[in-house]
Amino acid sequence: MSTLRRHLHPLSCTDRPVDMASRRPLRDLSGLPILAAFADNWENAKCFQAREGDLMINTYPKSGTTWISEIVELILHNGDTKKTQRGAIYERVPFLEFAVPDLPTGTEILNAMESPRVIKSHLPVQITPESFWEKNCKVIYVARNPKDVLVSYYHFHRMAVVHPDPGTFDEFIQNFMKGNISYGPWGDHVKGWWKLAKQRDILYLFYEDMLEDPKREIKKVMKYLGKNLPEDVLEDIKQRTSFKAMKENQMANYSTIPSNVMDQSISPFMRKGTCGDWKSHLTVAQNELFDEYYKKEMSDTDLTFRF
Ligand code: PPS
Repeated sequence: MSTLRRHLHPLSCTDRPVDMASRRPLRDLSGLPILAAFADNWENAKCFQAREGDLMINTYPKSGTTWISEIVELILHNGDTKKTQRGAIYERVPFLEFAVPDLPTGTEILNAMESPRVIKSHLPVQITPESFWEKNCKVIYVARNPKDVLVSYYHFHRMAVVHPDPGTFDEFIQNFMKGNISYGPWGDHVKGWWKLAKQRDILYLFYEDMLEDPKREIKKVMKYLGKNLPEDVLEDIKQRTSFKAMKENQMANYSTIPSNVMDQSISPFMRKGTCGDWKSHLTVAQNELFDEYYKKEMSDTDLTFRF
């Protein structure tokens, strides 16, 4: 690993003793529950200075952030994998509000990065730093149906100790429906960005559409980014961003993160990559309760999801 990479993201350095202050309870950020370590650094994230030409990828957690990031990276580099293999996805697309003790924060990494930058964030609309709007930055938002988000987020809590202990799956469902998880209520997040996408030039995508017809969605991203790539390059990008390819790609599958931070033997980061895995997790009773929750959440919007 180069000195630069070690400097930029010591998480890649597997011999590092990591004191992640793990399993801390969530903290409240103006009404939004968030990881305690992220809240500790909030003042820096809030004041983040976006630059002209920055692109933000925003999602509620577990909705396809890594997938769309890899697609964007490949499109911006005209499908050249030598360029996209230059670092792990969390180095190429730094995580704005990321902060854990003793590691460089997302903002520190981003401030040291040359433009144009592709920036990952899970922040809801209302607390996204103003500078993104002042600088007219492009935003790609990806939404995923909440049952699959729920299941994916549960397994992610089990393997990534920066989260609080998820408890049993049933307890986690209750917390999810109450919005008592990091980044708060799923419904507010997807609806907030949906509303804004009607007012601003934001590309709002759905995970299920990406699964259904990846090429069609890749083309939408390409157009949004003002690129025009030939059909064979698009086909190659589709192959390289398939679940199977990304699961095997060390620069996309988070395998370079030490196991005391993300324990992929508990649950891999690239876990299933499907629509409908919730069917093998939720009982009939849990599903009925969740359907009620979903109906209520969606009663004031024209936004709909496929399950
Ligand atoms: S994070 O931690 O919030 O940034 O996670 P995120 O990347 O948003 O979401 C992880 C889920 O996305 C799945 N994934 C994919 N699905 C299909 N195709 C591709 N290429 C792909 N890459 C990642 C990943 O497997 C997680 O979903 P689950 O349901 O847990 O498998």
